[in-house]
Amino acid sequence: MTTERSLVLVKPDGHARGLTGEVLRRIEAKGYTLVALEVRVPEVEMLHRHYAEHEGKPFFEPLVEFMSSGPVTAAVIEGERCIEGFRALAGATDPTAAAPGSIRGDLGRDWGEKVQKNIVHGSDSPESAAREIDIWFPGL
Ligand code: RTP
Ligand code: MG
Repeated sequence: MTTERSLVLVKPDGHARGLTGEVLRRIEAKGYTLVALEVRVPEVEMLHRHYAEHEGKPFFEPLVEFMSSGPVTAAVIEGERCIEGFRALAGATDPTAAAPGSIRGDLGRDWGEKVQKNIVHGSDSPESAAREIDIWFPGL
């Protein structure tokens, strides 16, 4: 058994489109457990820490602006290899290329904007998950 935890975010586009419940439904239907759940408008400073790996890239500032533009649902999920598993549920970063059956593939749109508004975030490694969970849910 490789029980892992991952940080999942329903981004402002997902919230605005009323897709939070649908994302949580897919997480639970897959068999992952919700360990923590909170809706909040993230502070810019926190997003700089969350997206530190992308600092300096052309999409960094528009991404932080987008992510701080409205409510986000942050969740810690737990389950067998759930880091890779949730990335598969989410699908490819670009919603126009994401496979049908995935969250981004089924529900994502090409908005023709600077930032890919792709509904969800999921940690990409055990190290990222630990770092991100500590940012969003310190002490958990
Ligand atoms: P995430 O971190 O949100 O789960 O997505 P990801 O790993 O699939 O994508 P990543 O490369 O980490 O990028 C983080 C987020 O930045 C936005 N992005 N926009 N060229 C672009 O317009 C672009 N590239 C990335 C997306 O919102 C992406 O999810
Ligand atoms: Mg990423």
